[in-house]
Amino acid sequence: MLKRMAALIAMMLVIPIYAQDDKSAAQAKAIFNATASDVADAVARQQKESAALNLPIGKTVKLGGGAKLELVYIPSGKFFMGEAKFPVQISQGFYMGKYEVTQEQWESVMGNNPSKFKGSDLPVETVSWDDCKQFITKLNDKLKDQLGGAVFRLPTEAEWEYACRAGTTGDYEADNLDPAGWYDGNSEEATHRAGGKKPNGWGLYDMHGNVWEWCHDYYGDYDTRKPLLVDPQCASGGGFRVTRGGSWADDDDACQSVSRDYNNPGDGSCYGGLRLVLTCPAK
Ligand SMILES: [Ca+2]
Repeated sequence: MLKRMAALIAMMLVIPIYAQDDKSAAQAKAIFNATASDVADAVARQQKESAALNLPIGKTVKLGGGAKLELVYIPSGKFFMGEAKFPVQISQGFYMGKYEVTQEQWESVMGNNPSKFKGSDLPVETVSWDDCKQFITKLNDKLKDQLGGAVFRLPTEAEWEYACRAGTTGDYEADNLDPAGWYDGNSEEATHRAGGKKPNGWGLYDMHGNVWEWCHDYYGDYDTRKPLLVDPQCASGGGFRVTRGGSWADDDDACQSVSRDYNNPGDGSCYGGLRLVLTCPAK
């Protein structure tokens, strides 16, 4: 009797799991069908959404001392994320730095330049995640009167990959990395001027290569059993923070849209910098 009851309970537990799997597959398919599957569609959504919200696609913020920061509007949307290709929704549009943060921009806020490779238009590097947080706090404080309630922050890892892909589903936008990124096959062992390669469909430069870019998230696992992750964040992951996009010193595999690495938040290196997100102004 007890065995029968145990079997019944086990069945009750198992059935919903299979039902959930079927539902997940159907929902994932529906999401895929509704997702931008090419760059042209992604660009159209960028134009349509920014117009509907009365927000410019391109935006320039003055940082003081002649330094300025260019941003582009990234529309809300859905995509398949990571090696496991799990469905993710980015529920709100945001602005993202057109380029990696440059040394001129960093210096205008922090008054120092820790980079190994010196040059005002080169990406800042040798900055830890903690340094970046400090930079962002100072930047927000400095610009609070002109931002109208918007704030700068690091991208989440999901936002980063979504923005990097700009509607693409492959490793890069082209068949290979050369048109879009500086990596160990073409960098001659150094960083390069921000914006020296071809941008992606949404107008972002150097998402692949040049310097790794810190993301907000811990280097953890996502709950990929859910049919859809909305604005996911990894809240734990052994204390490490995620970096994305590869660098001048990495091979092309490490620079793919999907490639993921991590570092101790207190450590910086000449391989790593950052890119900013600016939230949309409060309505
Ligand atoms: Ca980069």
